Amino acid sequence: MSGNINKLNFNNIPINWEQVNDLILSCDHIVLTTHENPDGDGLGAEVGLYYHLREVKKDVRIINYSSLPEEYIYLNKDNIFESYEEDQHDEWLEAVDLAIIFDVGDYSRTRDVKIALERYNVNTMNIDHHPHPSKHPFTHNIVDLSAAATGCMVYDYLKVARDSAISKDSMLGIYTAVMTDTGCFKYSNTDKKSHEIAIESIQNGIETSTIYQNIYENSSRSRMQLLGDFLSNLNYELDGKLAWFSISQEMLKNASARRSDVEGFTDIVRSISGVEVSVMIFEKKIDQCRVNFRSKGKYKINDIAQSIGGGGHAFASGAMVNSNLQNAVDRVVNITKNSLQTKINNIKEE
Ligand SMILES: [Mn+2]
Repeated sequence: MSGNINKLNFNNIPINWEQVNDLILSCDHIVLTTHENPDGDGLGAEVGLYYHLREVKKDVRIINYSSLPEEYIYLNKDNIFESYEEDQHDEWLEAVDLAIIFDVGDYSRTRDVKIALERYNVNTMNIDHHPHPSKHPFTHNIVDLSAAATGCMVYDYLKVARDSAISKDSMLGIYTAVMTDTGCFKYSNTDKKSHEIAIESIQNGIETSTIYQNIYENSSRSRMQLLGDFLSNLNYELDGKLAWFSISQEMLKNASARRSDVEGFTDIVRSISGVEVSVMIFEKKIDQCRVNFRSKGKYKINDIAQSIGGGGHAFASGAMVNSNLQNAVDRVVNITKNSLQTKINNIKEE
């Protein structure tokens, strides 16, 4: 597609899904993708839309930068997940009309997929519940900050796009997205629609407890060992309102754990009584650390993530810091302590 295309931009304003649908229907070859180290929301949103687009006879593929995490293999009964390989995918990508990018927060988190899409000037559609600036890099920008999960936005879309009920295959993805992004219907983002989606999923015959077991009762022994290692060395600040921990590559090695094993650790630490904010500083490489912030909901923490070059949701955000672990710990703990102290003082004064 070239020339004058109608650019859609719903940046956290009411979304006209009819317009989105017209645009999607005008495309024949559509690629779906999400961020690296994908989670249940990005993957589930892909599955939700994939089966619908296949039903309406689109040439659709899911191509992600990362391979499918093992706990989500149940989403892949039809072998629909591909991980990007230049020599395998570029010929097809060159002919793609539209790339739909889910749950990305920051487009660069699609890594080589973004580079490939840019190489062939593919039109892009961002579907996300993370904040995006008005100057965004996408052709079309569809953002709903109130959505508990990106999967809820796919649900909204399918309700408009389809005459018939949403298929069981699609609902499996949408349920996965909502369940994981609401922390199993526990977090403050859990809303009426999340539960409506759960009801519709159960009516569709989806075995919700099996999904839960696949994702959350499948921890490796290595993950559990790593959990024990850092839990016994937690650091508390500000009368225990802040709890932080760091994980080094050495700890990972000693536990024979993988990078993906640290997913969810920050949520576990937030669950401690009295802790309002939890922070993980994870040594990704010798000179790069990933930082995760979680808040119970009293104090926003995405401004803290932004101040060190990251971003995300108000109560769940993150950043990448280019320094060694010790420097990252010093800097992040300091900044978080100061910022949180200010927030605590402000609340007291009110
Ligand atoms: Mn999400």
